[in-house]
Amino acid sequence: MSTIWNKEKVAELFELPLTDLLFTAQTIHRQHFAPNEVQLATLLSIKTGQCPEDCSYCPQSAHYDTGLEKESLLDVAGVIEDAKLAKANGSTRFCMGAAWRSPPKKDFPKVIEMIKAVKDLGLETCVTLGMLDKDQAQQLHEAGLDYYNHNLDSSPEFYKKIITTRTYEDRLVTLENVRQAGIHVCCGGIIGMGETRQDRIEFLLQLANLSEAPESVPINRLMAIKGTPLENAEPLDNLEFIRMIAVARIMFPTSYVRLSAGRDTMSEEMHALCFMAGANSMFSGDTLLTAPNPETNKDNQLLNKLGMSITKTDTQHANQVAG
Ligand code: SAM
Ligand code: DTB
Ligand code: SF4
Repeated sequence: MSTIWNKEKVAELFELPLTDLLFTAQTIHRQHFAPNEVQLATLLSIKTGQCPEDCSYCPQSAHYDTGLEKESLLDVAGVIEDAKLAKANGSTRFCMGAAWRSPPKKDFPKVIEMIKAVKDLGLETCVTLGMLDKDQAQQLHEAGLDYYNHNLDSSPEFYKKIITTRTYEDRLVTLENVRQAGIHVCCGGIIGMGETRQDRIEFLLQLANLSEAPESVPINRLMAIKGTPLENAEPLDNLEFIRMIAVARIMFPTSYVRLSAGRDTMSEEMHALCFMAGANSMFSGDTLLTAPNPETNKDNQLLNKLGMSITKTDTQHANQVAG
């Protein structure tokens, strides 16, 4: 039976003594996942920059001058090469992102080709292309897409302060279209944008209130990008980030909780505590979409030092099948 979450219950988790919170999160984590494994996913920006949306954190928005080179949609052959490399480096999922409000009709067939080609390599496929209608979601499902990433990012109230070109409701509609089409949902957010803990609680409750919990929950720590309105955002306290991971693990016991943007400035000890808090996935490869991520060698060394290994099969689905 699933827990019915409300603001008070989530706030109580955030307020636990840190070791109690970590212990609870790790206990739940071990009931559903191999404790010393981390899933790797690799990102590729298939269409970079000049996005019409005004997300205040994003280097790819056409509204801000972040010095980013605009690129048109990549060729399928190049995408396949990158996906092969990602697989060789241990990734089991390949996520292709495009800086679109929604996918343009003329580019959609090429994206479908990319999904099929990456899937043929034996990788799980994920795309993040902005808003989708029911028909687009259905076409992606028919192409064999495994996951669609579409983040709620923050609480409904805070969202209005960081994005004005679309509504929270728009996001919810896309997420439901994805779910109804039979695609797994990857949905998370960013913390460290100046939101309050209350916003973080309300954001997690929104995730919990989706028709089904997202199978992947990426937690990004704001990378303050020069030229964006958030370039001078106050850095988030490390312990609050760790608490956020732990609360996400407790609320979404069978989901992958992914350490996402912001790892490039996290210490080994910070990574270790995030894993202790229940993070069991991370982006691998030295670039996220456009921003830096730790090098593969450095990640491999870290996992060695921690005695951890890379997840080879999707234990989440194995557990669900096993009940
Ligand atoms: N355009 C698509 C969309 O918005 O759904 C997908 C790409 S967008 C870059 C995916 C997510 O990356 C955002 O929702 C946000 O959570 C995260 N992100 C973008 N810029 C970031 C930054 N500077 N720091 C941390 N996370 C960031
Ligand atoms: C997610 O939540 N984080 C990833 C992925 N989903 C698409 C993207 C992070 C982007 C960070 C900024 C950049 O690389 O441009
Ligand atoms: Fe565009 Fe996505 Fe960046 Fe927003 S987060 S500006 S929608 S690429």
